[in-house]
Amino acid sequence: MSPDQTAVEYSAKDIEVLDDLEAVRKRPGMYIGGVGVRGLHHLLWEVVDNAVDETLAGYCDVIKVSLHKDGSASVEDNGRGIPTEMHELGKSALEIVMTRLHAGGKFSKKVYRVSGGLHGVGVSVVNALSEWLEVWVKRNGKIYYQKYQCGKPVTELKVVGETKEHGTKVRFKPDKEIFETTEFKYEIVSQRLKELAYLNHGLKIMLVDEREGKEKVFHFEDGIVGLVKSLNRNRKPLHDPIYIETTKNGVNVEVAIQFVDSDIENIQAFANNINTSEGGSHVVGFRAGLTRAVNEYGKKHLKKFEPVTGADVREGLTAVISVKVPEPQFEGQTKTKLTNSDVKTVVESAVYSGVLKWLEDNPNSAEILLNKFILNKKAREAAKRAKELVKRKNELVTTLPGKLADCSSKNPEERELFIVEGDSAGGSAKQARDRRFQAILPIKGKIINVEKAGMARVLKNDEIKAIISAIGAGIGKDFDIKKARYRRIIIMTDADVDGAHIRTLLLTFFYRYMRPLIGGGYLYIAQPPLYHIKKGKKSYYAYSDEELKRTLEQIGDGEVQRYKGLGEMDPQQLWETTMNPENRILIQVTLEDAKKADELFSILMGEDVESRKNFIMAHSKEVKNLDI
Ligand code: 0RA
Repeated sequence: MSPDQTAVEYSAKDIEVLDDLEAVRKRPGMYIGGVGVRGLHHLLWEVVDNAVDETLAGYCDVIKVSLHKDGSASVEDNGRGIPTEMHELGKSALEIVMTRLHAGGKFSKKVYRVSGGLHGVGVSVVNALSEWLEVWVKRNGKIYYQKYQCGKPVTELKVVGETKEHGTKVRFKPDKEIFETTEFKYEIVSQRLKELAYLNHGLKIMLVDEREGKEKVFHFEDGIVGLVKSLNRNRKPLHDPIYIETTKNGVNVEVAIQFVDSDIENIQAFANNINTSEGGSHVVGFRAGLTRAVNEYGKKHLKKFEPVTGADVREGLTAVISVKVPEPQFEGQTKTKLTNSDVKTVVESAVYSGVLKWLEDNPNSAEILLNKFILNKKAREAAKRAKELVKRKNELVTTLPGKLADCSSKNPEERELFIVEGDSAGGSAKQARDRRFQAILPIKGKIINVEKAGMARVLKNDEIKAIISAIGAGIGKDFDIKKARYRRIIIMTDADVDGAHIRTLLLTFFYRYMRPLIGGGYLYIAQPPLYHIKKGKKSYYAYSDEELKRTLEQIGDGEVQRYKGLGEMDPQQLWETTMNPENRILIQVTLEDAKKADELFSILMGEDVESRKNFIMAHSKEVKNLDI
């Protein structure tokens, strides 16, 4: 290499440095995210991060941050000290670190250094955006000093004293020409330093605000366990925190977990000391490992254990996840989502085995927690069912069933609904009715057994759905009688065994799900005649055996027909005998009637075989008569 070439290279490098400086000062936002309060504090974080890197490398346990009266800030650490050796072309390593973009890595392999995004842009960016910057390095028994202005050295690197200590102190004054504000906020600084102290257990961080004479020391021997305790300080913890720590494939994982008596999930996740508020692979791995451990423990130790979901496990969970990853990758809106996929596996297996072991070692706490998870599961399932019901209810009230032949009157006080068994009887009733105020809803022979089904299944039944939507007043707790589309709801079934069965099913349904309808006197049972007696051109109807006898006595004899079903009547007869308000007999259903039907039903149709047997033995005669 000739002297000439050296000279050329030297000046070329100098120009490059000046170009970099200019680029940073021209577009500071590209490097520190902006020139407002956030950008300003970013300068300080950059220097602090450099010091914390020394902690991560195992060389530094005290960092002191000072906010000075002149608007400058200083960060002092007891790390190795920035190398001061002469490097290339008469420049010290220190000067290169201070003036070249991304130069820090040249002098040490920083395992957990964050690069990319706004983090780890290097202390040279801080230098470029500072009115002045001073650096002291204690190293090799000496104290070195150099000063810069707007990123350019204004002194040589010189020895200003002797010392047995080692470390670095950087003091800088953010440039007023660049920043909208240059006032460091005590609260912001204190908050972040505290977080860093939690995330790096054993590291002592002092904050001195000389402007206001305030001082604080952050030092947490228990690290993220302390952070979890602090997050839970106003809550009721269910156990002492669980702490898990491992390193695998260069990925260091620390997790602290503590459940509280609450349903709030609070997971704070960090990667290389950066708060990853958008989550990422470490959080995904954490969740998977936790759920898997809980289910594994439940399967092994509990009888009849049904697996719980992640959501069931995370209610009332406070957790801090802190990973240190070589070459972390960040994505997302705010570049706070960790995307290194290998991290998921490492965190998952660490959390799985750590939590499982903790549960095994702490059976009392394990029992409390497992009960909580199972309760959460039940509550979640109940809530889901309730939500589905509400959804279904809404569907039910919005569309009228296709089978409904509605009436034309808009006056609810005179509208009546006939619920008729079977399509043929439904057809007769449609012809017989006064369509102005009488609506007909035919339902199929067998409606659902309300007793066995439970609400969710009852509401899936088409016949029930049709009834609910025709009435239009909702169901269950939400039933609102003011919304009922009819003033009278009339059950009209055949006077035979099947008819009685369907009537009982319907009564039970109304009693359980639309009780106010009965209480309000809206529900009726139609009474079709049992007999038709014909004498010459005259027709008589009898509604009971008694009445038939009396009628026959009165008129002498006649041609007697026993109706087996509504379908046997022609529309005119049906109107005359059963539907015409002038002649018909309606039985208003009372709560007592319905309650009886319901009780009878519970016993005859329910799950309790023993009660059923007892009931049938005690009431065998009545049961026969009830035609069930
Ligand atoms: C480059 C290399 C080494 C340390 C540092 C930079 C360093 C930078 C800062 C910034 C603030 N405090 C700092 N402490 C150290 C490694 C030096 C070696 O191997 O001895």
